[in-house]
Amino acid sequence: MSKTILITGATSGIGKASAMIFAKNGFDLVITGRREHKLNQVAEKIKKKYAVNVLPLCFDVRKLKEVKKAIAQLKGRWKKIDILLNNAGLAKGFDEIHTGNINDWEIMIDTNLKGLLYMTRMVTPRMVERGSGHVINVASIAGKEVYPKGNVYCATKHGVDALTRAMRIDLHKYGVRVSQVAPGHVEQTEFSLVRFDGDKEKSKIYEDFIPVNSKDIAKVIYFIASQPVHVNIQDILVMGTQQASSNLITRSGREN
Ligand code: NDP
Ligand code: 8X3
Repeated sequence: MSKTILITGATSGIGKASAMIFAKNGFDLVITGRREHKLNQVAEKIKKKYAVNVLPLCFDVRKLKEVKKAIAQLKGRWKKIDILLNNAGLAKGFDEIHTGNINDWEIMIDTNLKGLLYMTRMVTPRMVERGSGHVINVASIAGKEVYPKGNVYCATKHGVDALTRAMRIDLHKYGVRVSQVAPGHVEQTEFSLVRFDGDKEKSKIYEDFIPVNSKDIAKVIYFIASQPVHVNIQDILVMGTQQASSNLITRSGREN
């Protein structure tokens, strides 16, 4: 029987690229996100290209009721989620702490931390019951270091980093694997556009160097997932060759 992955935030960026690589490798997919038309487009694209089953579920990970309803409606074969990819997340705003937009803070905390927790809480009990499963969290270099004006986003990703380690401790004895990927800047995503509220000029942060892209990260996630069951990769920090830390980027152009 083929395996099933549930990917949160599969309407764009890393989540969408991950959906494509797992579909290519024969996984059935539950793909989620809030933008229904985009979710359906991704589902159609996958079905056209690959002979796998795809179930799009449109909901907001910040809303516990919606998360509970989405997971409760998984019936039959869809009940068995082999991999949960906690990818949905975002940065909102880029301000010093004393001028930060409190609504932006709430959105980041609710999505990056509470959303990830709600999903994990609803999906992992069946993994524990079966004695198998894999949770993969999309963390960030922002969960390893802090940078100017990154404050609350960095705090949420430090939280994800702590949760990955905590989940690993709690779940390893049940045969459930826990991993994370922690990327630096990733292009072919809507991350920067979302952070700067759709401001295309401000969101041009990748023009003078080559960051990793969403497909590069999807490949790393697939690598983590495709290890033999006795192997648990806990954490992979990955960034473009020209980026050595959050703040150290050699912006010398995009020529290889
Ligand atoms: P994108 O903006 O392209 O993708 C974010 C995804 O998250 C979208 O599919 C979006 O779907 C979904 N999402 C956001 N909020 C919610 C919500 N409340 N409920 C459900 N889904 C939601 O950015 P990325 O692909 O870059 O982001 C994916 C992850 O990677 C995030 O956790 C991000 O923090 C992390 N990351 C990104 C980096 C980067 O430089 N791009 C670097 C390091 C980590 P929709 O809007 O349809 O709901
Ligand atoms: C996204 C990477 O450096 O913009 O998590 O915070 S960064």
